[in-house]
Amino acid sequence: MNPVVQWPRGRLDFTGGCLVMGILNVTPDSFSDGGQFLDPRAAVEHGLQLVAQGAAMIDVGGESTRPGSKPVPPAEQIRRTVPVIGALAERIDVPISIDTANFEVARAAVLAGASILNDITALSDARMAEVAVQQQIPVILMHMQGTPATMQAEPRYDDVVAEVRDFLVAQAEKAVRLGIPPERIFLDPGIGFGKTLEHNLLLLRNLDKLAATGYRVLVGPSRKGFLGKITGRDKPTDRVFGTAAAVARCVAAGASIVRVHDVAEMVDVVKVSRAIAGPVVA
Ligand code: PMM
Repeated sequence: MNPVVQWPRGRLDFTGGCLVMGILNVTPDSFSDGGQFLDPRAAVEHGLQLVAQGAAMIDVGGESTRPGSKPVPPAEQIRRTVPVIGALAERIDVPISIDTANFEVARAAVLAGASILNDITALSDARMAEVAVQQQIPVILMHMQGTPATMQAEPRYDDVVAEVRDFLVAQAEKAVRLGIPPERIFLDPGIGFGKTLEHNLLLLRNLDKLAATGYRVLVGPSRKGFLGKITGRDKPTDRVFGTAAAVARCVAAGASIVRVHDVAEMVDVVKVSRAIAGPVVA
């Protein structure tokens, strides 16, 4: 695959290997940074800081998807995210993704300056795919079992690695048929989305199998509950070193993007992991 992904309104360069995506949640209730960046000015400042720390893209979300959370109406997601995306787009060069499963939110975000769709439902709504096709922008397809409201109740798989991979490849092939080129598609195993600790570990242990599909892989282990289960750290902000270990694994297994809160720290982790891994075929 070409190491540089280009589309009319953006580009990502994977020549050096894995890139870091910075998380910017404009929500009152996200599990680790909820409420911190509800004020648009604070959110924009934080976004600028993440770019200064080395984020190659910024993921803006207006809906918490923590276990047990309820959907946020599109109008409210738009109210939270669009002003922040608009202000950030004027001031940063790196692409902005919109973290939503709703096509109206996606459309409004793209009009405001977002140029990647991050869809935790992997384009299960065909209207999301339409936005990506019309705008010629990349998509992140994530695997989730159930919905955020119910997903952690009793996740069950016969073979989590194969099931997640087969689902994502099927969604990617659908997207290709609709007109999204493979280099603009990123597959994400959905760490913590309808998965037990063991499922998350199996997915990370076998991440190379997802990378072997030929599509680029994005992983979001940042500060998540499975790290707390392993380390005994209840506060998400205390899980930075746990996140670092997971990020190192993602880089070693061939991930192209890691989605993280602690950008400055993870940029170093990625650089060292990348150097140890040796020259990468992007
Ligand atoms: N995790 C969260 C939200 N959005 N999107 C992708 N593609 N992958 C993820 O793992 C993911 C996501 C969880 O919430 P957070 O924004 O508070 O980390």
